[in-house]
Amino acid sequence: MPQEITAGSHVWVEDQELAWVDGVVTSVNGNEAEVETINGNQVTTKLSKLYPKDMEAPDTGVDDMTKLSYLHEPAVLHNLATRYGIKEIYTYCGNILIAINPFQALSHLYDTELMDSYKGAQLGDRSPHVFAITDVAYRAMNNEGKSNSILVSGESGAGKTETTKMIMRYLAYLGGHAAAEARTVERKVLESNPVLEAFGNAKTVRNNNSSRFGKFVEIQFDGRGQISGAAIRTYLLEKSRVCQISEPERNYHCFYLLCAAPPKEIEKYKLGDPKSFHYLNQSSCYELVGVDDSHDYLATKKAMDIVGISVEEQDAIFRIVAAILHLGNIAFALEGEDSSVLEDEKAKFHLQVAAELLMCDLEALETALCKRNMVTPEEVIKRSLDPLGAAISRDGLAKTIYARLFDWLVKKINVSIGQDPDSKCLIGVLDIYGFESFKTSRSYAFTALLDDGPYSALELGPCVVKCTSLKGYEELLLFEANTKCLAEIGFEQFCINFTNEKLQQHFNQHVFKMEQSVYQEEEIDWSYIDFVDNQDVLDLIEKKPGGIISLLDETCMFPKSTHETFAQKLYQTFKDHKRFVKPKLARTEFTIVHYAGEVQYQCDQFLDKNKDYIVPEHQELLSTSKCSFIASLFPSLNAETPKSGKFSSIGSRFKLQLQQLMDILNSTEPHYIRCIKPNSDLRPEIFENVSVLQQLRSGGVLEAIRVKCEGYPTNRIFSEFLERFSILAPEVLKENSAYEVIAFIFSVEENVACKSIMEKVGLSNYQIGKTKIFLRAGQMAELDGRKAKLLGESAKVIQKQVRSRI
Ligand code: AD9
Ligand code: MG
Repeated sequence: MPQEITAGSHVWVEDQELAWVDGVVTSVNGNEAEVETINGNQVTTKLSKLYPKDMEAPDTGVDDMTKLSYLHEPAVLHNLATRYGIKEIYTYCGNILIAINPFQALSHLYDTELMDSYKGAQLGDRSPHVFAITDVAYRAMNNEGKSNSILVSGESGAGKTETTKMIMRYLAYLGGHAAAEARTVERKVLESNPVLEAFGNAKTVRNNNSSRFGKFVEIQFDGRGQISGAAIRTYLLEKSRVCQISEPERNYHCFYLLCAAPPKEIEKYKLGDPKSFHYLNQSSCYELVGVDDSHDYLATKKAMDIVGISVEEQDAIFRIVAAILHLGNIAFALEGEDSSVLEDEKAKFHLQVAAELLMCDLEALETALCKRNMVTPEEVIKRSLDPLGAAISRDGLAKTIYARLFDWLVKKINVSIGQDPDSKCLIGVLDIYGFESFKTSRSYAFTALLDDGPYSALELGPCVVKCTSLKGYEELLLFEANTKCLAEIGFEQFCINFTNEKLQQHFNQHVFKMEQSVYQEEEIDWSYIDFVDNQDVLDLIEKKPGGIISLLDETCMFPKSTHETFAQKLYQTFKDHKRFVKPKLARTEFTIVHYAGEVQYQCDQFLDKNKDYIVPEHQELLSTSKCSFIASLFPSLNAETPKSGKFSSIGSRFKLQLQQLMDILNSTEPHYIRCIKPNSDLRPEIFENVSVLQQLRSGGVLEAIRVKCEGYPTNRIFSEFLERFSILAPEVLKENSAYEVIAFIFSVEENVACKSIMEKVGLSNYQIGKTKIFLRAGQMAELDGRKAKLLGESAKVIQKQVRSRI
């Protein structure tokens, strides 16, 4: 650190548990310092690892990180923690809004009165808020006729979806219609949320209402700034959840809502206790604290009414949901050597109900589940599946039906809300899954291990878990390559992290541009500021040909490929790529060095999951359903839809979807909201430093700060700067003694006075703008250090004088 750190300096020092802790330097020895921390520890550390603490920082923190006198990691963290402690959950970092989940209802933060107060207010005039950002976006759209977008990101449970709903509510408030009959568009937009949540959200370890899909809502406005249409795009619904859940998670909400429906419906769909359904009873969690499923069932139906889903359509939808539960209960037993039959009467009953609900032929359904057609040049042979094969076939059918139902809902909502073809401007709101690192993915592993192992408690670490066995002793357990745990970091996480790399690039470019614009406004030189580009990671993933997705597609099209051959291909192709690592002893894993850290992927399931495959027999069965709704979900094949049984790549399609999203985002003025989850217990008033820092890193906030620090992290308008530091060059003050300043009257122009102070202290590389002085990293602390020293010395002189007088 360039500034002086001496005995008595207040500093931040690294701490394993708290990330940073403050303390006072007790002595300095060459390059090392002894620090006494506030938690009573004596720490010896390198001077270069210490950061100065701003003793003049306000007790309530600052509402914009760029106002921090010392812009560095510990100061940022401390500022957020301080504000969170007084229930200030929003803080700016320049134009980025950081939102820390309060995990408690703060209703005063979102009422209509507050909305009124943000309407038309300049950013920074009022406390940081999601309404303020939305208002800026809305005004920019109206004034400049340009589309805007608000990108909300953060890890699971950080508050993205809640924030997105606030944005939509505020936009409906700003751009809503006065006449009740004209309000249908905004009502439909708002009510699309509970419908999509019922079918696309579930309780996970990380969030009781976790969105299992990404969402981009495009709200269109007419020339008068009123909402005139909307379009919702969704990304990557987690299909596997329909058939497979682990403790203590739940399946999609809609299944539990339907099981809590009024008795008439329960009877109609032959439902009962959720515990009796295989797709629900793989976990013992059925109910959610504070959630009344029967109330939510009726609320969902009401929302469906509002978004324009007819009663007949609702019946078909819930019939499908029920049919999926019954499908899951069709169990198979071995017959002969490798064939399967229905396991028992119970299985037969569920097959019958599923067929009735899906309105398809009972025998055809059984055959579609237990047999496969083998096409040879001469004939088509029916091959039997063994019980495991039949169960996989059954689960595949359930997942396909559910995914098609979800897509139908999204399409229906879009048609019902309607698009405004004349709209020139839109505000896009993106609610998309954050970066998935080892740590978060491992929390699934944690549950999986608890299932199997004799462990009563586990603590997650970077590559190991610390387990407390039932006998009470602790041991470290290493994750082996192909345990259940690592299999979790698979294809979905790869796609999610690919999305985040894309968004990170967009974010970096934006942050860089914003930083430049501040400097340009003040007419100072900015040419040397640089930022780390992540184009190389993106090339590794998406380059065509030659990127991972391309190689995966090639592998999938080659019939003899396995995940091992895929892994080998990756190792060979990218052996010299600096963003790709082959882990030691790995056979089917690979590591990508992402912008937010390294992630090791297990590619066991990459091939299967990349194939968007519908079994031809399933397609045939459902396209001939007597229920026109179901048949319409499985339209007969034409040239545009991928042929059933033929390979169509999920990875490539997702890449295309993502590119389309980026094209829209690139045509808009972006605004960023970074949601932070303060603790993993989902409890109010707990702020875990280490995890928050990690999130600030993954969300690019620390990178934005780094970019700032490369340039001029601190700026002060001239008068403020002079008020704080004119003591260092009293000659800039007119006639007053430096120690008895009453009014700041300068002998020279303010900018010249600032320059004189900097020169006197011997600092260079700062810049003088039109209204502000721009300081390099550490210069503010250096100035403060000099000031403290000077004040200390003058205090000593005074003390001496006083003593001599006594
Ligand atoms: V996930 O990636 O979909 O798993 P999100 O969307 O980031 O996740 P969500 O918005 O669902 O998280 O928030 C999680 C929970 O935090 C909510 O169910 C609320 O209980 C709580 N929350 C979030 N934001 C707020 C808020 N501004 N005020 C009060 C909040 N509670
Ligand atoms: Mg969500």
